[in-house]
Amino acid sequence: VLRKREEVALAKELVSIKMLESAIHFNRTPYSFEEFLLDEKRSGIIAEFKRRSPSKGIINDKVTVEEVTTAYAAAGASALSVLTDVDFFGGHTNDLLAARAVNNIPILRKDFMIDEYQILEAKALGADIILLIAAILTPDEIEDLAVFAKSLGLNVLLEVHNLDELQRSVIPELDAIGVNNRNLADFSVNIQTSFDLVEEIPDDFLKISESAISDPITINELRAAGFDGFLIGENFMKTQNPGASMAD
Ligand code: IGP
Repeated sequence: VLRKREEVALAKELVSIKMLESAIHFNRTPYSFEEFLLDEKRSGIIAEFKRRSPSKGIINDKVTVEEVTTAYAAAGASALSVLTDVDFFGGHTNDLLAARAVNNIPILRKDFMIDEYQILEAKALGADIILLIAAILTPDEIEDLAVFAKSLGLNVLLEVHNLDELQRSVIPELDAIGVNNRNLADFSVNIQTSFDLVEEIPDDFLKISESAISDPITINELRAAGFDGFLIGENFMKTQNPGASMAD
């Protein structure tokens, strides 16, 4: 979070809020996350473009964001997730712009959002959904950032990984609640986290299971348990052709 604060401070000096507001995508109306996720002709998969991660190191640095995201969309992704964090995930804001240029389904800006500036930036880059991570934000911060994102027409996904985070963070401004099966503190994964928490998520939110999903059987089980969406990154990205591995 400290590193992120420095990154945001630097970005603010380089690109003013006025400049963000005059970006080509700033005034577009974001796609509805709900409409695409609940569309039965799509898979419910939110397919992620991720070059590397702190837990795995380099996952794939040989593919382009354009080829992978268009292949995901063609294979029936309901939405895309694009990492824009440089330091930990080898992503870039340009990756989001590039994905936006060639896709017409919702895109999640996957980053550690701590400041309204990043939400303006997400809008300017053509994102439709922003991520708020309960583990790094206070309930007041979640409320402020969610209200701000909604005022720009963006969809808001709140990520939790235990009951305490869920109970202290749920507010009506959110669109979707994601249960992260990966504990960001020690990177351990356990799909059971999703099954344990799904009943606790109020029905007025879209329910997403995130991380460590690697087979269709698990997706079916998660769907039967009540999940609407499945965020998958590494399992696709670790192959030579992530789009084709999703189609499989
Ligand atoms: C994807 P996986 O195990 O399929 O690669 O996970 C996604 O859930 C994961 O990248 C993620 C993430 C995050 C990354 C979930 N929450 C928060 C960075 C920050």
